[in-house]
Amino acid sequence: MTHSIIHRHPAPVLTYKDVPYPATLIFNAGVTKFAGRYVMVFRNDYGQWGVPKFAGTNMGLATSDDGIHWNVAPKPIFDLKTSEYRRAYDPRLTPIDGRLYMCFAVDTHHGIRGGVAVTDDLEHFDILSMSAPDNRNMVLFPEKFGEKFARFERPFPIYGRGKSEAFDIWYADSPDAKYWGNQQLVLGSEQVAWCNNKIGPGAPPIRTKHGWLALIHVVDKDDNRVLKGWESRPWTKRYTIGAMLLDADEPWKVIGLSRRPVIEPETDYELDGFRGSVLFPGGLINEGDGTVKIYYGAADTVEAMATAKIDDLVALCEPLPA
Ligand code: BMA
Repeated sequence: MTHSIIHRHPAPVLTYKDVPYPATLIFNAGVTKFAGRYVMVFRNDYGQWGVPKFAGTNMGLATSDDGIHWNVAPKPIFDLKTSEYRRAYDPRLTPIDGRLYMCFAVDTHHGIRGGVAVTDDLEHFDILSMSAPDNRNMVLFPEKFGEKFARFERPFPIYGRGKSEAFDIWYADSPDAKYWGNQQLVLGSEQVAWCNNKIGPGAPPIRTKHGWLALIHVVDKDDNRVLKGWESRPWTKRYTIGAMLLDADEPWKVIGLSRRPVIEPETDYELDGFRGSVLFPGGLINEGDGTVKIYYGAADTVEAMATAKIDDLVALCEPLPA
């Protein structure tokens, strides 16, 4: 059950109906505050409603004064299609030193890669780095640590983990957001009480007086439980949202983790869509009044929002068992 500290906005904040170009699935957005307004870059898989085959994927821009009502720019702002790159998706936004950095996943003909780009105007993007496959779900910290950029990432070690899809959250740092190294394990999927599959980073972390607060996605799979969705093969993975607290100075060290999901799929728009019961957090905005806005993709179909008090989220993060 979703924790009582969470207050959902009564309806999704963005759907295909708000988008002035071909759009079907509007989800897994990166959301932040940049240059005095709320900024959202969303993933758009376009095709026919109800049909699980899509014509393409691009990323669109929406801006807002209140984080609830959004204006969508007239054209998509990011589309990576080359002879090698099939598509870019799942953007995450982090302002650092006055510039806006965007992490994203790229499906290529030789595996899935994580990209990092920077922009000043949300029109021109300079791609700084592309990881080796298979890796994605990168999110940058909003501050540097000793002059170094820091990020979470989520490699998918299919041979080395002893079972399929036991994927974990990792840390890396970089002097320039181009060359990444110093990788360290942050959290193993086996450390999350309600996970029997994979975990991954979600929204970029925010600083609190107790350490860095981050939201993660956590997957549980049950092949005897067929979830709602458009796909012809049964969809059996549930994606929930967990909370994690990290050391303020050594942010690869977990100092607290929620014992159960903070948000789990319950409303119609979370339970039903292209892939029902998928919640994917991509934005955590500190409102400066002790509360946060949490943005998450719901059912791989719409973008939803909830609010919570920072202290309540932090209080859910209990020390990991020794
Ligand atoms: C993951 C990613 C996400 C998506 C999720 C559920 O592997 O592709 O973008 O939300 O699956 O379909």
